Amino acid sequence: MAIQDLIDITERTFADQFGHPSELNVQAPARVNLIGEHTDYNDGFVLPCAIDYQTVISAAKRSDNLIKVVAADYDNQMDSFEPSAKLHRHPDYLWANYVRGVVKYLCERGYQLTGAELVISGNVPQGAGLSSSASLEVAVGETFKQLFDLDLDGKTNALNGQQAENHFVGCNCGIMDQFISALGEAGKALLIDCRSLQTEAVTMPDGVDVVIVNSNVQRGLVDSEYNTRRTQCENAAHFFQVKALRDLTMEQFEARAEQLDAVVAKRARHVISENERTLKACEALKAGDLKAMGELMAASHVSMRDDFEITVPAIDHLVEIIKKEIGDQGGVRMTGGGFGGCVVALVPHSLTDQVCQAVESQYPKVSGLKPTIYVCVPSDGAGRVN
Ligand code: GAF
Repeated sequence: MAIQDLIDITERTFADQFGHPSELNVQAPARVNLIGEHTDYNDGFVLPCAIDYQTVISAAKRSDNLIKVVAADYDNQMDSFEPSAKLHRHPDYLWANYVRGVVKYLCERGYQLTGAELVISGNVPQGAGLSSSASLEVAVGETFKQLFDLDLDGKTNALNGQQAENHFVGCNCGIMDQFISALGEAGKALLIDCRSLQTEAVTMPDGVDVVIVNSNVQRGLVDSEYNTRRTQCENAAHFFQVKALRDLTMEQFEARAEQLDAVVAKRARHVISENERTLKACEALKAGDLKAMGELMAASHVSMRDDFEITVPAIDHLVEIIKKEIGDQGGVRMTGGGFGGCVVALVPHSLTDQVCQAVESQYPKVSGLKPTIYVCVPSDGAGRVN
């Protein structure tokens, strides 16, 4: 569904629910991470791009102090509350907590919000590891920025969304997803230094498609496994007496790795090697060197499979199927938090149909599941749309 179709839905629902037209529309994109997995909360490097799957919000101000929010994709469920730094969780609606959380922390940061009406819709696949929740948080922040002319830059909007996710929704994620949703650039990937929050935009090579394949594996235990990985990384950093794994070279790690618990050592090795790969991948992409990029993506996948242990067999099969088609002309790896979800492939445009056909015909045989394929366009971060 194209963005204009989403806007049609939110504008129409807005008029139905509130009896007058909305004042403005806002979008915030989902993301795909090309490389740099589970490095963000280790103060490391990531290389995602925003994609043309979005959360869209139509909104208008109210003259009172009530915020009314309608979820068009959830049977028009409505939440209403007053903006305050003391907001509590909604007792029933999970989606509403992303909105309440963002509002709560905007208020806590001193932004002046009053009454508003919002209708939300989106086409980001949920639970697929493409950051539907970050795109919702960033879209909500962007909506209030536009409605009340707030001095809210993309970085602060992203940090505010992450705070909502960490402390209100209760998922201990890093900064990557909100950051790229707020600050993505059309046609580019973004190298993010997750410690300094400095970024470098990297133009995607010509003639290369960003192909995402959803394994449609039901993701289970994601939050608990994610938190376990975080703790293991923190334990490794503590052992080496560094602030974060970002501060260790592979040489320093290997000199004392044997003294570490074996599992913790594997987790640390993934993060340290992934940081190195991500910086190299940025250079490969800038040089348009898809062979080098493909090798780095392949090594990243192996590291996620064997050291970080966050892939599942169906995902490993998908990677193998795609790798066979693209050879050394592109790259493929699992993307996102893991335990199911999607793989991302950089595929020369001339091979995209062939890759899609191979996935459609071979993946169901090895997994018993039907894949969903998205050929994406690297897109702009959050902003106003007409
Ligand atoms: C999830 C998290 F939300 C991100 O912060 C990041 O850690 C990612 O998993 C793994 O790279 O998307």
